[in-house]
Amino acid sequence: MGTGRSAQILKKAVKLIPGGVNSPVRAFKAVGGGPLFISRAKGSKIYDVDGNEYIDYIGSWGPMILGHVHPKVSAAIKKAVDRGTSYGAPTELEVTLAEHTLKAFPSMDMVRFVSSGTEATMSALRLARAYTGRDGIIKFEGCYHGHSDSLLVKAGSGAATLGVPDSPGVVADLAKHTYNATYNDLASVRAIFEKKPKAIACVIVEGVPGNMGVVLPKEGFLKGLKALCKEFGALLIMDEVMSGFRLCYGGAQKIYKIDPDLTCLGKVIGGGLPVGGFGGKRKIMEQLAPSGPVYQAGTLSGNPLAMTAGIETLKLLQGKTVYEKLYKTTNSLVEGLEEIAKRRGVPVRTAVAGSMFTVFFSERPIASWKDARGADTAKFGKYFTRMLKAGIYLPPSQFEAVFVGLAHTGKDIAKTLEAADKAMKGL
Ligand code: KE4
Repeated sequence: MGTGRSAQILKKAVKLIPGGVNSPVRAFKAVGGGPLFISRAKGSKIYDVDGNEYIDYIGSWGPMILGHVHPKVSAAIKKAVDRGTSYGAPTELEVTLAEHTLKAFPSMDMVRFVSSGTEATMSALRLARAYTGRDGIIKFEGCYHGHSDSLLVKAGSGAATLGVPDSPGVVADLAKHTYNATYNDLASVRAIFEKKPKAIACVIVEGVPGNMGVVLPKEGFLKGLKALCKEFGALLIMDEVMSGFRLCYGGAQKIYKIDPDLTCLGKVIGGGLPVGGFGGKRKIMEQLAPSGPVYQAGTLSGNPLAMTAGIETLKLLQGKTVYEKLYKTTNSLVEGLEEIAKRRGVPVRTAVAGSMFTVFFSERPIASWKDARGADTAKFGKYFTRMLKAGIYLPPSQFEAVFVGLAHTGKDIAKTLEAADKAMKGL
């Protein structure tokens, strides 16, 4: 855990920045001890301010799928800097990234770029409410879609980790329009629709949830959501901020053959710089200002450096063997961890979605937040700490996804499994 210079910097940071961090899940609250302050990263490695090296399985919570400081991405950003960092005016770069995005997600006719996943989902909700003239939204307990008010109701990720799934400060008059269903339970969705048949603007769902840990959709669940939305005149929003480009080049909707009305993107699409995006059917998207009345804006939306990083990243992800390599590395790691847990007599349940996965310390299968929250978080905390001491940097929460990237080598996997074998001993 954060010792040496990390501990010193934390002491100063907590006086200046709430909790010493700019995003709660970074604070290591769920696993105890202080966070590592990072000084640099390269490939699959990350280095703390004391010079300790770790194999990085957070990858900035998803974006660093190519590994850190990919030469082509870095060179492109360096060149872009000399052309200016922000203009507040349209550039061809935005058109180029839009072309890549719409090619990857054929369900989308148009896209609007923003600077975070939160902005993407917040804006998509507003658009859905305007388009349908309805106020209600259905989300799923344990899913996280960023921290906009309507979505911070029984949220996952950091909110679940810190046990504040319903944040104070969210106005009750707004929260009452957010209905929480149970993931993988279509009956719970139908029940809300039948109670409020004309009130629901949209259902928003993570492509594959990664914010209660990775939880896979049951057969027919996503198609069932689409059918319910059609039956009750609501829009289906697929939040692919995490799953887009992580499951495959085209996200969960490609894998599960779903045609959502709107899709939200983030993380990988910015290649490590701040980019979010939301898009969908033309008749809906053209309601957005300035072509329509629904207002949405952003000073740094479509920022030229961020667009450059995103373009280079998506170009590299279109390489022929990219996803084959990602799946191979991910599966060899997960299979290794399962074998170790079995041999060490540690009950675990794993869920893999492309290049992201979770090892739940649980005897029961995990199909929803109710199951996930029953996992042994104390055991996870011990495992996490032992792995960190062995130079393996995992997400500091049972309710997060582990991210594998193209820079992870066979040597990294072997070292990780060796550490896991020791870490699981006596758990
Ligand atoms: P951002 O506003 O953090 O860019 O994106 C919000 C968001 C939206 N939708 C999904 C499915 C997401 O996973 C996220 C953000 N994910 C978390 C990790 N679980 C970001 C990490 C953090 O909060 O620091």
